[in-house]
Amino acid sequence: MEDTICAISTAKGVGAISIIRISGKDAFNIIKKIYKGKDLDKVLSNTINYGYIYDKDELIDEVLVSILKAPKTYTMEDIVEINSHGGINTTNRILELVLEHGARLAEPGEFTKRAFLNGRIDLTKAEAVNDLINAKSNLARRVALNNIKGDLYNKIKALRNDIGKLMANIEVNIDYPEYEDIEVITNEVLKPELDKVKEEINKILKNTKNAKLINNGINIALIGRPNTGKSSILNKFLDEEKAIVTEIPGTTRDIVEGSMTLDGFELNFIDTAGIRETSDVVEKIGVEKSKKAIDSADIVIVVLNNSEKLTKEDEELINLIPENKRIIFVNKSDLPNKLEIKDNYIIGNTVNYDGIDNLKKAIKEKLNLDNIMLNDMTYMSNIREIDLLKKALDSIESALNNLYSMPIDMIEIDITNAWNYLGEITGEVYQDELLDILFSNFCVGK
Ligand SMILES: Nc1nc2c(ncn2[C@@H]2O[C@H](COP(=O)(O)OP(=O)(O)OP(=O)(O)O)[C@@H](O)[C@H]2O)c(=O)[nH]1
Ligand SMILES: [Mg+2]
Repeated sequence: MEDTICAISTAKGVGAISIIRISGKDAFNIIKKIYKGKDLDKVLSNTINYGYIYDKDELIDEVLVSILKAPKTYTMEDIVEINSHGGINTTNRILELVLEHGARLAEPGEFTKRAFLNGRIDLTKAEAVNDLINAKSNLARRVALNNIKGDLYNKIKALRNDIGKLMANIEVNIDYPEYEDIEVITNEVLKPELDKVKEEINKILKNTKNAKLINNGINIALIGRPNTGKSSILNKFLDEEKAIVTEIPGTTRDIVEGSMTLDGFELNFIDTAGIRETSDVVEKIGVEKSKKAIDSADIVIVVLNNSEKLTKEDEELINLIPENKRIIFVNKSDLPNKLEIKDNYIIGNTVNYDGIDNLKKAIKEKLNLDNIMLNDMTYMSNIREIDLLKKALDSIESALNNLYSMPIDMIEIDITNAWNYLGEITGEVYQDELLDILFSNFCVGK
């Protein structure tokens, strides 16, 4: 934290502008040594200043320099941002100059780490910054932004406060044992409060599955016997001829992938080799891969052929897939019907968009996507945070289970554990190694 750090904060490559960011107590001294233009000692904070970067007498670039004075900055330290012309050469040259004048190259996420260590943001907000940068869809971006604003932090903080009050209550009762039936009173107060905390935590945890769909997208596998039209469906969804389509059964031999967005969600399609008994070595491997795709999918679309009777293989395939992720699609509805249509079958064809529209509707219904968007968009998606919240829940449940059978100071241990786990989520309680791991996933310059 004593060092002044610097990094290129924009993506490396050719672009109109690059930003070299410097943070720390020497930031202003360093820029004054390499910048010619305004008198930076006299400019106000949060100003952008036109000028030039020089390496001794050699002109390096024409720039705009942002001066951001502590403590109202991202890191709460003095920050300088040099807006230079883009391109690898100019940007690297300026970075080298800044390094020569005493800054050190920032580690990944180190600016955000400082924002955390200096108390400007908590860990849920820091992690949300990374989520925002990596957001793959509009919804993922919205969730990340809400968490940067502090929605998740506020929820966890409120829970932690409630638990803190319970701890205080217990302490008072332990410290003043002269009152009779103290434990009875304490339990009567504790039980409903602990139930409330438990319910709140469960609510957040229930929504984490939705968060995964928002952040990682929805994995959809197209499965079925050969020639039912799986690749045609993929192509129709993606609006491009991604997979080869022919009338020859066994055309697709390896997995073909492609993505599109539906109402802000990313749909990641996996078109698979038609499943059948085969002696062809290559096709056999493809069929094995198809079966694996079923496991990793959030949704499996079993594609049947409207113009053929249901076969034993079709039935086996349908039964292989858990109901909660199975959509049965009867393709080729333009051809004469030979298949017995059941209630839960979706029908369509790839000659026009009927099939695709029906499938989109089915996907939305299966995962209740409309409902996800109606929620307040405060989702916990980070595995570290989810894991800690589950631990907090375990502790609360343990306290509840033992409430009437154990002494109050034993119950207090469980409650304190829950309090600590929630503190680890926000970073009020942390270990240095944790921070190293957490911020190493960030980009350099953030
Ligand atoms: N009439 C009609 N033909 C279709 C429809 N969808 C696909 N086909 C045709 O059915 C044949 C097989 O289509 P594919 O999309 O290659 O089928 P697939 O399930 O990927 O086949 P494999 O890769 O061999 O497993 C092609 O000749 C398509 O043009 C449809 O809705 N109606
Ligand atoms: Mg195919």
